Amino acid sequence: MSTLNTDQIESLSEHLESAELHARAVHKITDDYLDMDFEDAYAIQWATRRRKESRGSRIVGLKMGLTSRAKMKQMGVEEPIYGFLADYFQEAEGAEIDTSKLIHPKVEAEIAFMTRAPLRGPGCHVGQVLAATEFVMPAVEIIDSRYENFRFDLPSVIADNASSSRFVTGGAIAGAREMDLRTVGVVLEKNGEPVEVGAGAAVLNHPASSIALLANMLAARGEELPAGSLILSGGITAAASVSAGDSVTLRAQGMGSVSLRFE
Ligand code: 0L1
Ligand code: MG
Repeated sequence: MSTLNTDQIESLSEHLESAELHARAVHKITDDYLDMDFEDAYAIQWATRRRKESRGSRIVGLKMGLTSRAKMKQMGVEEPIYGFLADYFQEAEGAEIDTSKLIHPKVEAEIAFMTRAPLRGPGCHVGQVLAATEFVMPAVEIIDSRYENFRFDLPSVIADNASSSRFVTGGAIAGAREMDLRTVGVVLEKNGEPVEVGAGAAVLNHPASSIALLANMLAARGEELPAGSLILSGGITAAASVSAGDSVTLRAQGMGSVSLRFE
């Protein structure tokens, strides 16, 4: 049951999007809207998505967040969430990411899925996701909460588009059915040193179950994942903070590596 009216939803969406576009941290919105619930939070996120689209941005995909125990523990929350990926979030492999446009970026090691058939909940399961996947590839997500010190609760972070900011895909594409995505190992390196290591099973036991959960969450709004969706399935490890001068490489077993730099 939502608690916010349309004007409040639009104004909170504008407030958070302005924090994103001006790289300015704000306090969590539930400080002022104590009773805000998940429905309100996703309504704010979808309002931001509509605003970006009306200005000409294209939505290129979706992301799941807080899918691993490491991330939930790091953030002190207990449920996965989703956000959208706008075209300008995407950076090329090897890119130099401009930190002056970000507040306090962190990087995450993820597996990206590209779908070739629509996925629709409720009841979507791992088998349907694997059958509908064209390929998977490694991805580095750069998250950048608009909240001071990454301090938020679940409704606040959902409204903030799940901290989405930038992402880089790359390495080598692989068939989702030919690989055991549970045992795929990843090493996240910062300045040549491994800072986080993990395996795919850290994401809800199988990264494809994160995509199935997304289809089921979208079904609650009458939405589906269309064919040709790019989806980040969620951080396998905890996120690592980065700043100007850092270089980051993600090595994913059987899928090569993805590198980027921060300037
Ligand atoms: O992609 C993610 O797991 C981020 C979800 C939002 C929480 C955070 O900012 O870490
Ligand atoms: Mg992520």
